[in-house]
Amino acid sequence: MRTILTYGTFDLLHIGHVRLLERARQLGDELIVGVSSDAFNEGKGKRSIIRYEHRAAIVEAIGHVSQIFPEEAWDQKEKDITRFGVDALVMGNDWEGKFDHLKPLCDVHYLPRTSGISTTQLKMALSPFSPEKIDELQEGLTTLQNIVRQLSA
Ligand code: C2G
Repeated sequence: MRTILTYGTFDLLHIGHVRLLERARQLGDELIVGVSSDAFNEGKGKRSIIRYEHRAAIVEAIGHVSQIFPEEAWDQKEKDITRFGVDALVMGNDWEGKFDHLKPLCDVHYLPRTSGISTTQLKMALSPFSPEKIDELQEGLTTLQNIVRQLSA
């Protein structure tokens, strides 16, 4: 039984997350996922839209995932690798080299990220202050100003 481990926030779960979990699972027989707690994310300077309990339940519901647990600190990985008898840690290549210090404990793989999608991008698209929304507002304002100018002419 080859056990694979990965970590993530998985906020606003998208195809990039699903593809990462899918490819990680293909490298072994079971996939265990450390889902970042809300407090840990604050420490990462990240504020999740979806709270931990729901993000964890969503990740756990994905067929590729055998087990989830909370990620609460950067230095828990060594303990997690031993606790779960992990054979390989798998992360997206935005973390390239960051977990090489764990290589004495297990294999470490960095997989190419899925391009063109990110939680940050989704957050921006959903935000009322996205560049697109501001352009729309600007256009509307210009139209209004023209109408007022014509009415007062
Ligand atoms: N990912 C990907 N393609 C994307 C977006 C994300 O392959 N377009 C991968 C990331 O590389 C990561 C995983 O999906 O391996 C989860 O990404 P995040 O939710 O952004 O996780 P992150 O905040 O990077 O947390 O201790 C490690 C951290 O918990 C990792």
